[in-house]
Amino acid sequence: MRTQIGIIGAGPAGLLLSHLLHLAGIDSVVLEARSRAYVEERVRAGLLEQGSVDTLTEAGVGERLHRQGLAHHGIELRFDGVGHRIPLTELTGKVVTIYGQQEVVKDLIAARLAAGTLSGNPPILFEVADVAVHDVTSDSPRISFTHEGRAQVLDCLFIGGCDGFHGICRGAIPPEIIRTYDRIYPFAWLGILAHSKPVSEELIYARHSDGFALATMRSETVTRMYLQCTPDEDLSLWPDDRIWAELHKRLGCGPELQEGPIFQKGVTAMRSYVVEPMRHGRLFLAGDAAHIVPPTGAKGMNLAIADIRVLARGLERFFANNDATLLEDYSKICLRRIWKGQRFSWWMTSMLHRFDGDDAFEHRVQVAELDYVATSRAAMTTLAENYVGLDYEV
Ligand code: RFL
Ligand code: PHB
Repeated sequence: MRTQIGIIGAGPAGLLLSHLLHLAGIDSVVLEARSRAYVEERVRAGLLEQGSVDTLTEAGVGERLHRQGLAHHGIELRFDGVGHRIPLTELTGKVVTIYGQQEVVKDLIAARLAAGTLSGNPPILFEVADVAVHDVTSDSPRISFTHEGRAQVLDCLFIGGCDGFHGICRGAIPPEIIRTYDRIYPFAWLGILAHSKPVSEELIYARHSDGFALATMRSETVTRMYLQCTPDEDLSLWPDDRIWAELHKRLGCGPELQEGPIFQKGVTAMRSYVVEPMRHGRLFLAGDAAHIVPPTGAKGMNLAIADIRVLARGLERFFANNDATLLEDYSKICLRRIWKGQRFSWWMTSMLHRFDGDDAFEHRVQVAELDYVATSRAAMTTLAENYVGLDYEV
Protein backbone atom coordinates (compact mmCIF):
# COMPACT_ATOMS: atom_id res chain seq x y z
CA MET A 1 0.00 0.00 0.00
CA ARG A 2 1.28 3.48 -0.84
CA THR A 3 0.23 6.94 0.35
CA GLN A 4 1.79 10.36 0.88
CA ILE A 5 1.40 10.54 4.68
CA GLY A 6 1.17 7.44 6.88
CA ILE A 7 -0.54 8.33 10.15
CA ILE A 8 -0.38 6.15 13.26
CA GLY A 9 -3.27 6.64 15.70
CA ALA A 10 -6.95 7.62 15.26
CA GLY A 11 -7.23 9.98 18.23
CA PRO A 12 -8.00 13.67 17.75
CA ALA A 13 -4.44 14.33 16.49
CA GLY A 14 -4.23 11.63 13.81
CA LEU A 15 -7.78 12.10 12.57
CA LEU A 16 -7.54 15.88 12.33
CA LEU A 17 -4.21 15.59 10.50
CA SER A 18 -5.72 13.20 7.99
CA HIS A 19 -8.76 15.44 7.51
CA LEU A 20 -6.77 18.69 7.05
CA LEU A 21 -4.44 16.94 4.59
CA HIS A 22 -7.43 15.69 2.63
CA LEU A 23 -8.76 19.25 2.39
CA ALA A 24 -5.35 20.26 0.99
CA GLY A 25 -5.44 17.46 -1.60
CA ILE A 26 -2.82 15.33 0.19
CA ASP A 27 -3.36 11.58 0.51
CA SER A 28 -3.06 9.78 3.85
CA VAL A 29 -3.94 6.51 5.57
CA VAL A 30 -4.59 6.26 9.33
CA LEU A 31 -3.60 3.04 11.14
CA GLU A 32 -5.38 2.50 14.48
CA ALA A 33 -4.76 -0.29 16.99
CA ARG A 34 -8.29 -0.26 18.46
CA SER A 35 -11.72 -0.82 16.96
CA ARG A 36 -13.87 2.03 15.68
CA ALA A 37 -16.37 1.46 18.52
CA TYR A 38 -13.61 1.61 21.12
CA VAL A 39 -12.16 4.94 19.97
CA GLU A 40 -15.63 6.43 19.56
CA GLU A 41 -16.65 5.50 23.11
CA ARG A 42 -13.39 6.25 24.96
CA VAL A 43 -14.25 8.85 27.62
CA ARG A 44 -11.63 11.58 27.96
CA ALA A 45 -11.44 15.32 27.56
CA GLY A 46 -14.35 17.66 27.28
CA LEU A 47 -13.22 21.24 27.01
CA LEU A 48 -12.27 22.94 23.75
CA GLU A 49 -10.45 26.24 23.53
CA GLN A 50 -11.92 28.86 21.21
CA GLY A 51 -9.10 28.20 18.72
CA SER A 52 -9.85 24.45 18.68
CA VAL A 53 -13.52 25.16 17.93
CA ASP A 54 -12.49 27.60 15.17
CA THR A 55 -10.05 25.03 13.70
CA LEU A 56 -12.72 22.30 13.60
CA THR A 57 -15.30 24.74 12.21
CA GLU A 58 -13.00 25.98 9.43
CA ALA A 59 -12.26 22.34 8.59
CA GLY A 60 -15.99 21.75 8.05
CA VAL A 61 -16.49 19.38 11.01
CA GLY A 62 -18.12 21.85 13.40
CA GLU A 63 -21.79 21.36 12.56
CA ARG A 64 -22.71 19.02 15.46
CA LEU A 65 -20.21 20.77 17.73
CA HIS A 66 -22.12 24.04 17.27
CA ARG A 67 -25.47 22.31 17.77
CA GLN A 68 -24.59 20.25 20.84
CA GLY A 69 -21.55 21.96 22.37
CA LEU A 70 -22.09 24.14 25.43
CA ALA A 71 -20.41 27.56 25.22
CA HIS A 72 -19.05 28.76 28.57
CA HIS A 73 -18.25 32.37 29.42
CA GLY A 74 -16.72 31.84 32.86
CA ILE A 75 -15.51 29.33 35.44
CA GLU A 76 -15.73 29.31 39.21
CA LEU A 77 -12.86 28.84 41.64
CA ARG A 78 -14.08 27.67 45.03
CA PHE A 79 -11.90 27.65 48.15
CA ASP A 80 -12.57 28.01 51.87
CA GLY A 81 -16.19 27.23 50.96
CA VAL A 82 -16.68 30.40 48.88
CA GLY A 83 -17.04 30.63 45.09
CA HIS A 84 -15.30 33.25 42.91
CA ARG A 85 -16.21 33.65 39.24
CA ILE A 86 -13.53 34.22 36.60
CA PRO A 87 -15.37 35.98 33.74
CA LEU A 88 -13.44 34.44 30.83
CA THR A 89 -15.29 36.16 28.01
CA GLU A 90 -15.34 39.58 29.65
CA LEU A 91 -11.57 39.32 30.22
CA THR A 92 -10.54 37.82 26.86
CA GLY A 93 -13.42 38.14 24.38
CA LYS A 94 -13.28 34.35 23.90
CA VAL A 95 -15.39 31.37 25.02
CA VAL A 96 -14.58 27.75 25.80
CA THR A 97 -16.86 24.92 24.69
CA ILE A 98 -17.84 21.70 26.41
CA TYR A 99 -18.00 18.91 23.81
CA GLY A 100 -16.74 15.40 24.57
CA GLN A 101 -13.51 14.30 22.92
CA GLN A 102 -15.22 11.15 21.68
CA GLU A 103 -17.73 13.37 19.85
CA VAL A 104 -14.85 15.17 18.09
CA VAL A 105 -13.45 11.73 17.22
CA LYS A 106 -16.85 10.54 15.87
CA ASP A 107 -17.23 13.68 13.71
CA LEU A 108 -13.72 13.31 12.26
CA ILE A 109 -14.10 9.58 11.57
CA ALA A 110 -17.41 10.22 9.79
CA ALA A 111 -15.80 12.96 7.68
CA ARG A 112 -12.80 10.80 6.75
CA LEU A 113 -14.89 7.75 5.84
CA ALA A 114 -17.30 9.87 3.78
CA ALA A 115 -14.50 11.58 1.82
CA GLY A 116 -12.31 8.52 1.16
CA THR A 117 -8.80 8.87 -0.25
CA LEU A 118 -7.35 10.01 -3.58
CA SER A 119 -5.30 6.80 -3.81
CA GLY A 120 -8.34 4.60 -3.31
CA ASN A 121 -6.85 3.17 -0.09
CA PRO A 122 -9.18 2.90 2.91
CA PRO A 123 -8.81 6.20 4.85
CA ILE A 124 -8.62 4.45 8.24
CA LEU A 125 -7.67 0.87 9.08
CA PHE A 126 -8.89 -0.11 12.55
CA GLU A 127 -7.58 -2.99 14.68
CA VAL A 128 -4.11 -3.08 13.17
CA ALA A 129 -1.33 -4.81 15.15
CA ASP A 130 2.48 -5.09 15.16
CA VAL A 131 2.91 -1.51 13.94
CA ALA A 132 6.55 -0.50 13.37
CA VAL A 133 8.21 2.38 11.51
CA HIS A 134 11.25 1.97 9.25
CA ASP A 135 13.77 4.16 7.39
CA VAL A 136 12.41 7.38 8.90
CA THR A 137 15.61 9.27 8.09
CA SER A 138 15.32 8.35 4.40
CA ASP A 139 13.03 9.98 1.79
CA SER A 140 10.85 6.86 1.69
CA PRO A 141 9.87 5.78 5.20
CA ARG A 142 7.65 2.72 5.69
CA ILE A 143 5.21 1.44 8.27
CA SER A 144 4.81 -2.30 8.70
CA PHE A 145 1.70 -3.72 10.40
CA THR A 146 -0.70 -6.63 10.50
CA HIS A 147 -4.34 -6.21 9.50
CA GLU A 148 -6.93 -9.00 9.49
CA GLY A 149 -4.12 -11.51 9.99
CA ARG A 150 -2.12 -10.29 6.98
CA ALA A 151 1.32 -8.61 7.24
CA GLN A 152 1.37 -5.37 5.23
CA VAL A 153 3.61 -2.41 4.48
CA LEU A 154 2.52 1.20 3.99
CA ASP A 155 5.06 3.12 1.87
CA CYS A 156 4.88 6.86 2.40
CA LEU A 157 6.77 10.16 2.22
CA PHE A 158 6.21 11.27 5.81
CA ILE A 159 4.89 9.64 9.00
CA GLY A 160 2.55 11.32 11.50
CA GLY A 161 3.30 9.78 14.92
CA CYS A 162 -0.11 10.44 16.53
CA ASP A 163 -0.28 7.26 18.60
CA GLY A 164 -0.66 8.78 22.07
CA PHE A 165 1.47 8.39 25.15
CA HIS A 166 1.69 4.58 24.97
CA GLY A 167 2.34 4.36 21.24
CA ILE A 168 5.44 3.15 19.41
CA CYS A 169 6.51 6.25 17.48
CA ARG A 170 8.30 8.10 20.27
CA GLY A 171 10.43 5.02 20.93
CA ALA A 172 11.53 5.00 17.28
CA ILE A 173 13.62 8.13 17.89
CA PRO A 174 17.12 7.20 19.11
CA PRO A 175 17.50 8.09 22.81
CA GLU A 176 20.72 10.02 22.16
CA ILE A 177 18.93 12.68 20.09
CA ILE A 178 15.87 13.03 22.30
CA ARG A 179 15.48 14.77 25.64
CA THR A 180 12.56 14.04 27.98
CA TYR A 181 11.15 16.16 30.78
CA ASP A 182 8.93 14.31 33.22
CA ARG A 183 7.04 14.99 36.42
CA ILE A 184 4.70 12.51 38.07
CA TYR A 185 2.28 13.95 40.63
CA PRO A 186 1.58 12.14 43.91
CA PHE A 187 -2.17 12.01 43.20
CA ALA A 188 -4.70 11.11 40.48
CA TRP A 189 -8.30 11.93 39.52
CA LEU A 190 -11.26 9.66 40.03
CA GLY A 191 -13.64 10.65 37.23
CA ILE A 192 -17.33 9.79 36.90
CA LEU A 193 -20.12 10.33 34.42
CA ALA A 194 -23.66 10.42 35.85
CA HIS A 195 -27.17 10.99 34.61
CA SER A 196 -27.90 14.12 36.61
CA LYS A 197 -28.34 17.83 36.04
CA PRO A 198 -25.05 19.79 36.28
CA VAL A 199 -24.69 21.51 39.64
CA SER A 200 -24.02 24.85 37.98
CA GLU A 201 -24.06 26.28 34.44
CA GLU A 202 -20.30 26.78 34.64
CA LEU A 203 -17.40 24.54 35.72
CA ILE A 204 -16.41 24.61 39.40
CA TYR A 205 -12.76 24.01 40.35
CA ALA A 206 -12.72 23.46 44.13
CA ARG A 207 -9.80 23.38 46.54
CA HIS A 208 -10.63 21.56 49.78
CA SER A 209 -8.38 20.41 52.62
CA ASP A 210 -9.42 16.81 51.78
CA GLY A 211 -8.48 17.26 48.11
CA PHE A 212 -9.45 18.86 44.80
CA ALA A 213 -12.84 18.41 43.12
CA LEU A 214 -14.06 19.50 39.67
CA ALA A 215 -17.67 19.72 38.58
CA THR A 216 -18.05 19.72 34.80
CA MET A 217 -20.61 18.29 32.39
CA ARG A 218 -21.28 16.75 29.01
CA SER A 219 -24.83 18.00 28.46
CA GLU A 220 -27.77 19.46 30.35
CA THR A 221 -28.53 15.98 31.74
CA VAL A 222 -25.07 14.38 32.06
CA THR A 223 -22.54 15.52 34.67
CA ARG A 224 -18.83 14.77 34.67
CA MET A 225 -17.15 15.04 38.08
CA TYR A 226 -13.59 14.49 39.26
CA LEU A 227 -12.16 13.94 42.76
CA GLN A 228 -8.49 14.00 43.73
CA CYS A 229 -7.50 10.49 44.83
CA THR A 230 -4.34 8.41 45.21
CA PRO A 231 -2.54 7.17 42.05
CA ASP A 232 -3.29 3.54 42.99
CA GLU A 233 -6.83 4.20 44.19
CA ASP A 234 -8.97 1.06 44.45
CA LEU A 235 -12.30 1.83 42.73
CA SER A 236 -14.05 -0.92 44.70
CA LEU A 237 -13.62 1.33 47.76
CA TRP A 238 -15.66 4.03 46.02
CA PRO A 239 -19.31 2.98 45.95
CA ASP A 240 -21.61 5.66 44.50
CA ASP A 241 -22.71 6.92 47.94
CA ARG A 242 -19.14 7.66 48.95
CA ILE A 243 -18.48 9.53 45.69
CA TRP A 244 -21.55 11.74 46.13
CA ALA A 245 -20.78 12.40 49.81
CA GLU A 246 -17.23 13.42 48.93
CA LEU A 247 -18.42 15.66 46.08
CA HIS A 248 -20.94 17.38 48.37
CA LYS A 249 -18.24 18.00 50.96
CA ARG A 250 -15.42 19.15 48.68
CA LEU A 251 -17.62 21.31 46.45
CA GLY A 252 -19.45 22.69 49.49
CA CYS A 253 -22.78 21.99 47.79
CA GLY A 254 -26.26 21.53 49.21
CA PRO A 255 -29.31 20.16 47.36
CA GLU A 256 -28.29 21.94 44.13
CA LEU A 257 -25.85 19.05 43.64
CA GLN A 258 -28.28 16.45 42.32
CA GLU A 259 -27.28 12.81 42.51
CA GLY A 260 -28.05 10.38 39.72
CA PRO A 261 -27.00 7.00 38.35
CA ILE A 262 -23.23 6.83 37.79
CA PHE A 263 -22.56 5.03 34.49
CA GLN A 264 -18.79 5.40 34.15
CA LYS A 265 -15.92 5.49 36.68
CA GLY A 266 -12.17 5.64 36.11
CA VAL A 267 -8.86 6.77 37.58
CA THR A 268 -6.59 9.11 35.59
CA ALA A 269 -2.91 9.48 36.47
CA MET A 270 -1.46 12.98 36.60
CA ARG A 271 1.74 13.66 34.71
CA SER A 272 3.67 16.42 32.97
CA TYR A 273 5.86 15.10 30.14
CA VAL A 274 7.59 16.57 27.07
CA VAL A 275 10.00 15.18 24.47
CA GLU A 276 12.27 17.41 22.44
CA PRO A 277 12.59 17.48 19.51
CA MET A 278 9.24 16.24 18.16
CA ARG A 279 10.73 15.22 14.83
CA HIS A 280 13.23 12.67 13.62
CA GLY A 281 13.86 12.67 9.86
CA ARG A 282 10.45 12.20 8.28
CA LEU A 283 8.72 11.07 11.48
CA PHE A 284 6.74 13.83 13.22
CA LEU A 285 5.30 13.29 16.72
CA ALA A 286 2.08 15.15 17.59
CA GLY A 287 -0.29 15.28 20.56
CA ASP A 288 0.07 12.90 23.51
CA ALA A 289 2.81 10.97 21.66
CA ALA A 290 5.07 13.94 22.43
CA HIS A 291 3.60 15.55 25.53
CA ILE A 292 1.26 14.95 28.46
CA VAL A 293 -0.25 17.54 30.80
CA PRO A 294 -2.22 17.01 34.00
CA PRO A 295 -5.89 17.62 33.10
CA THR A 296 -6.40 20.54 35.51
CA GLY A 297 -5.79 23.11 32.76
CA ALA A 298 -7.85 21.19 30.14
CA LYS A 299 -5.02 21.52 27.63
CA GLY A 300 -4.26 17.97 26.34
CA MET A 301 -6.59 17.74 23.35
CA ASN A 302 -6.17 21.45 22.61
CA LEU A 303 -2.38 21.11 22.39
CA ALA A 304 -2.82 18.10 20.10
CA ILE A 305 -5.00 20.21 17.78
CA ALA A 306 -2.45 23.07 17.85
CA ASP A 307 0.40 20.67 16.86
CA ILE A 308 -1.65 19.39 13.94
CA ARG A 309 -2.34 22.89 12.62
CA VAL A 310 1.42 23.42 12.29
CA LEU A 311 2.13 19.96 10.86
CA ALA A 312 -0.71 20.07 8.30
CA ARG A 313 0.34 23.53 7.09
CA GLY A 314 3.99 22.47 6.97
CA LEU A 315 3.15 19.46 4.80
CA GLU A 316 0.84 21.55 2.64
CA ARG A 317 3.64 24.05 1.93
CA PHE A 318 6.04 21.22 1.25
CA PHE A 319 3.82 19.59 -1.36
CA ALA A 320 2.50 22.83 -2.90
CA ASN A 321 5.73 24.85 -3.09
CA ASN A 322 8.50 22.39 -2.28
CA ASP A 323 9.07 24.61 0.79
CA ALA A 324 10.22 22.69 3.88
CA THR A 325 10.83 25.67 6.16
CA LEU A 326 7.70 25.22 8.26
CA LEU A 327 8.43 21.50 8.65
CA GLU A 328 11.96 22.39 9.76
CA ASP A 329 10.49 24.72 12.39
CA TYR A 330 7.67 22.33 13.42
CA SER A 331 9.20 21.23 16.70
CA LYS A 332 10.31 24.73 17.72
CA ILE A 333 6.92 26.33 16.99
CA CYS A 334 4.93 23.58 18.75
CA LEU A 335 7.20 23.48 21.80
CA ARG A 336 6.75 27.19 22.47
CA ARG A 337 3.01 26.62 22.93
CA ILE A 338 3.46 23.26 24.67
CA TRP A 339 5.71 24.70 27.36
CA LYS A 340 3.23 27.48 28.06
CA GLY A 341 0.50 24.83 28.30
CA GLN A 342 2.76 22.81 30.60
CA ARG A 343 3.38 25.81 32.83
CA PHE A 344 -0.31 26.65 33.03
CA SER A 345 -1.37 23.03 33.73
CA TRP A 346 1.32 22.62 36.41
CA TRP A 347 0.32 25.95 38.00
CA MET A 348 -3.42 25.12 38.09
CA THR A 349 -2.56 21.69 39.50
CA SER A 350 -0.25 23.12 42.18
CA MET A 351 -2.74 25.77 43.22
CA LEU A 352 -5.78 23.52 43.54
CA HIS A 353 -4.61 20.13 44.87
CA ARG A 354 -3.85 18.87 48.34
CA PHE A 355 -0.18 17.90 48.64
CA ASP A 356 0.35 15.41 51.47
CA GLY A 357 3.17 16.60 53.65
CA ASP A 358 2.49 20.29 53.03
CA ASP A 359 2.73 22.24 56.25
CA ALA A 360 0.60 25.16 57.47
CA PHE A 361 2.86 27.66 55.68
CA GLU A 362 2.41 26.02 52.27
CA HIS A 363 -1.31 25.74 52.89
CA ARG A 364 -1.57 29.49 53.60
CA VAL A 365 0.48 30.35 50.49
CA GLN A 366 -1.80 28.18 48.33
CA VAL A 367 -4.93 29.92 49.64
CA ALA A 368 -3.27 33.33 49.26
CA GLU A 369 -2.56 32.52 45.61
CA LEU A 370 -6.17 31.54 44.99
CA ASP A 371 -7.35 34.66 46.80
CA TYR A 372 -5.05 36.78 44.65
CA VAL A 373 -6.32 35.20 41.43
CA ALA A 374 -9.92 35.64 42.57
CA THR A 375 -9.55 39.32 43.46
CA SER A 376 -6.91 40.83 41.14
CA ARG A 377 -8.08 41.65 37.61
CA ALA A 378 -4.51 41.26 36.34
CA ALA A 379 -4.16 37.81 37.92
CA MET A 380 -7.53 36.57 36.72
CA THR A 381 -6.78 37.83 33.21
CA THR A 382 -3.60 35.75 33.26
CA LEU A 383 -5.61 32.67 34.17
CA ALA A 384 -8.35 33.48 31.66
CA GLU A 385 -6.13 34.05 28.61
CA ASN A 386 -4.29 30.78 29.19
CA TYR A 387 -7.52 28.87 29.88
CA VAL A 388 -9.34 30.04 26.72
CA GLY A 389 -6.15 29.41 24.72
CA LEU A 390 -3.25 31.62 23.64
CA ASP A 391 -3.19 32.87 20.04
CA TYR A 392 -1.71 30.47 17.49
CA GLU A 393 1.59 31.25 15.78
CA VAL A 394 0.49 29.20 12.76
P1 RFL B 1 -4.95 9.73 21.82
O1 RFL B 1 -6.32 10.29 21.94
O2 RFL B 1 -4.41 8.94 22.93
O3 RFL B 1 -4.93 8.88 20.48
C1 RFL B 1 -3.86 8.00 20.16
C2 RFL B 1 -4.41 6.87 19.32
O4 RFL B 1 -3.34 6.01 18.93
C3 RFL B 1 -3.75 4.66 19.08
N1 RFL B 1 -2.53 3.84 19.19
C4 RFL B 1 -2.04 3.11 18.17
N2 RFL B 1 -2.49 2.91 16.92
C5 RFL B 1 -1.76 2.09 16.13
N3 RFL B 1 -0.63 1.45 16.55
C6 RFL B 1 -0.15 1.62 17.77
N4 RFL B 1 0.98 1.00 18.16
C7 RFL B 1 -0.87 2.48 18.66
N5 RFL B 1 -0.69 2.88 19.95
C8 RFL B 1 -1.71 3.70 20.25
C9 RFL B 1 -4.61 4.68 20.33
O5 RFL B 1 -5.51 3.57 20.39
C10 RFL B 1 -5.37 5.99 20.14
O6 RFL B 1 -6.58 5.82 19.43
O7 RFL B 1 -3.87 10.90 21.51
P2 RFL B 1 -4.04 12.30 20.75
O8 RFL B 1 -4.76 12.12 19.44
O9 RFL B 1 -2.72 12.92 20.79
O10 RFL B 1 -5.07 13.15 21.66
C11 RFL B 1 -4.70 13.61 22.93
C12 RFL B 1 -5.91 13.62 23.88
O11 RFL B 1 -6.53 12.35 23.84
C13 RFL B 1 -5.54 13.98 25.33
O12 RFL B 1 -4.54 14.97 25.34
C14 RFL B 1 -6.75 14.50 26.13
O13 RFL B 1 -7.70 13.49 26.32
C15 RFL B 1 -6.31 15.03 27.50
N6 RFL B 1 -7.44 15.53 28.34
C16 RFL B 1 -8.02 16.77 28.12
N7 RFL B 1 -7.61 17.53 27.09
C17 RFL B 1 -8.25 18.73 26.82
O14 RFL B 1 -7.86 19.44 25.90
N8 RFL B 1 -9.31 19.18 27.57
C18 RFL B 1 -9.79 18.47 28.61
O15 RFL B 1 -10.79 18.88 29.22
C19 RFL B 1 -9.11 17.24 28.94
N9 RFL B 1 -9.55 16.50 29.97
C20 RFL B 1 -7.98 14.72 29.36
C21 RFL B 1 -9.03 15.26 30.18
C22 RFL B 1 -7.55 13.42 29.54
C23 RFL B 1 -8.12 12.68 30.54
N10 RFL B 1 -7.66 11.35 30.66
C24 RFL B 1 -8.52 10.25 30.76
C25 RFL B 1 -6.26 11.06 30.34
C26 RFL B 1 -9.58 14.52 31.18
C27 RFL B 1 -9.11 13.24 31.41
C28 RFL B 1 -9.72 12.50 32.55
C1 PHB C 1 -13.97 17.72 31.37
O1 PHB C 1 -15.07 18.27 31.07
O2 PHB C 1 -13.80 16.49 31.29
C2 PHB C 1 -12.85 18.56 31.88
C3 PHB C 1 -13.03 19.93 31.93
C4 PHB C 1 -12.01 20.72 32.45
C5 PHB C 1 -10.84 20.13 32.90
C6 PHB C 1 -10.67 18.76 32.81
C7 PHB C 1 -11.68 17.96 32.30
O3 PHB C 1 -9.86 20.91 33.42
